[in-house]
Amino acid sequence: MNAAPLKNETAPKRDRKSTFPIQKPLPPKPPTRRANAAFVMLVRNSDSQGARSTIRQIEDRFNRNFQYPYVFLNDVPFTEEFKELIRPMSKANMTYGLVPTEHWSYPKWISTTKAKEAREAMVGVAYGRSESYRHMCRYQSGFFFQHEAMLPFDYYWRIEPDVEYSCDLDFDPFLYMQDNNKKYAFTMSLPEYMETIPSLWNVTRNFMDMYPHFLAKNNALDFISDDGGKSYNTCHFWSNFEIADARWMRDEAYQQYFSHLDQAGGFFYERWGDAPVHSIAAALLLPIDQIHFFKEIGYFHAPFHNCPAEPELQVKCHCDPNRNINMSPSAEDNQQARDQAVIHRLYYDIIHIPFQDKYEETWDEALFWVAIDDFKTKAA
Ligand SMILES: Nc1nc2c(ncn2[C@@H]2O[C@H](COP(=O)(O)OP(=O)(O)O)[C@@H](O)[C@H]2O)c(=O)[nH]1
Ligand SMILES: [Mg+2]
Repeated sequence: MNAAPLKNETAPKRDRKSTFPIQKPLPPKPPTRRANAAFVMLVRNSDSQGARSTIRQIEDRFNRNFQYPYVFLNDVPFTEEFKELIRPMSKANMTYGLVPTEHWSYPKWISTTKAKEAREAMVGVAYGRSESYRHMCRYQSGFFFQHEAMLPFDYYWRIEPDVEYSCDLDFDPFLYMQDNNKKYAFTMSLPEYMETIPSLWNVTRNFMDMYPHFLAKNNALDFISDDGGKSYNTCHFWSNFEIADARWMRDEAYQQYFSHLDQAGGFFYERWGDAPVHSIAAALLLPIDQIHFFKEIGYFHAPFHNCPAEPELQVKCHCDPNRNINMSPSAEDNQQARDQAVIHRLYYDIIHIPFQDKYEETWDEALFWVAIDDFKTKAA
């Protein structure tokens, strides 16, 4: 039996004016200037698929126009299979670095027995019983930017396997950092589990007493403490995304802070994360205007999103601003989401950037579509 001939239907013409502006792929646009910068990913061989997914998005959303190199770091040698899977994901230069053993092992002043007991006692806490997670957090806190593969670079952008980059970036965040003298940039801010850092603030206060000259004059103490420094409110920048000036971290003040923490042993006797460590350091050692929030970088690391709600940014994204952890207190109907929005708000307050009106309000879908209509009219 013959198949019925296909009907020659003409596709309905799109009415350009009444259509939501369609997201176009980034046009090829060779940059005229580049920073001395690289992406860095600490990754296991077994996470090659998650790494491919992240790189693919970084390329599509940004790097295919810029060709910033990638540095991959691992505590065991990368397999040929890993490299073969990663290589086709970008034309940019790629370096595979092995973490030196002394950066991923116990320093001599740490009692491995006491560390083991601490791990075994940490029940019901995320990664509380994991030894490798502790080495990872210490490495990310104090060493990755010192790896020989990282030393040629001034700026790094930390990426992880299995994250999502959901917005086109038609600017260069590295150059933004360089041109505006920013040293540390984030996309999300959260509270930390206090069980993982019971003594971190005391050790930090001790550092502040010993090295007052390292504290920046116009610092962001108020971001991390609600009582002028007596206690830590656990606010931190989520360091799985980070763009930072590695020279700042290689410098004396940061190095002294890390070494002070390392001597105290909390990476092993507790479970100090690199996120609170980097954040406290940024808040105390940098003037506040050197810390930057990249609101236009749509980003997802399970289970949280940063997703810009402004219509002019939203059209470049595929994320749902209704799920934006930073901005929408009512987005998730739970206390944690509200706390996180408050923390982010705090960041705006301390750097004296007026919080935009739309964020003063509870998220409202109807209002969002009014804003989109407004944008459509302007863009028509
Ligand atoms: N090579 C290596 N990378 C690790 C290890 N543990 C964690 N990582 C990397 O360290 C980063 C943070 O780890 P992740 O499991 O995502 O921790 P989470 O984001 O806190 O849940 C990611 O880039 C991981 O790929 C490890 O044992 N070896
Ligand atoms: Mg992660």
